[in-house]
Amino acid sequence: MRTLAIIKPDAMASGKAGRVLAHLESAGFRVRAARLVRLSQAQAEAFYAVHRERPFFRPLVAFMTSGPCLPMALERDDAVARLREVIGATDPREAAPGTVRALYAESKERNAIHASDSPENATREVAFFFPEADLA
Ligand code: 3AN
Repeated sequence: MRTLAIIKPDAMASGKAGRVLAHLESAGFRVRAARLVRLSQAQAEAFYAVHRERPFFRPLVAFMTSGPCLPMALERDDAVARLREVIGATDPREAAPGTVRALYAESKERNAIHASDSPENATREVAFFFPEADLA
């Protein structure tokens, strides 16, 4: 089973991408596709369309387009639920010790990593960045 992770612009800018990826690999995830991208405004708005009405939508889009990020298709058994566990709560102050966000996130918005929150969204989000032919 596959899910989508994105190492966000804060973690890229502060040189933590390698540590985040090592953490995910240690947790049993295999990288099936990865691509360094600078999201356009339209891409970020489309990716986060479900949050369009939320008060944090504009700042979220501004942050996600502020620098390069690293979307990755990750595979392991029960990938969606396991990745949500490994990354921890949205707010790093609430994230369990040892999770990616507890270790590497700066704040609730600049929170180092995105992970799909359901199998349906994982399918949609992997396809958003990777054509089937690019998945190893
Ligand atoms: P998660 O990334 O844990 O699935 P979501 O899907 O609720 O969290 O929110 C998507 C993204 O929007 C989060 N990763 C975070 O960057 C941002 N976000 C969510 N809630 C807030 C908030 N209350 N204030 C600022 N940013 C937020």
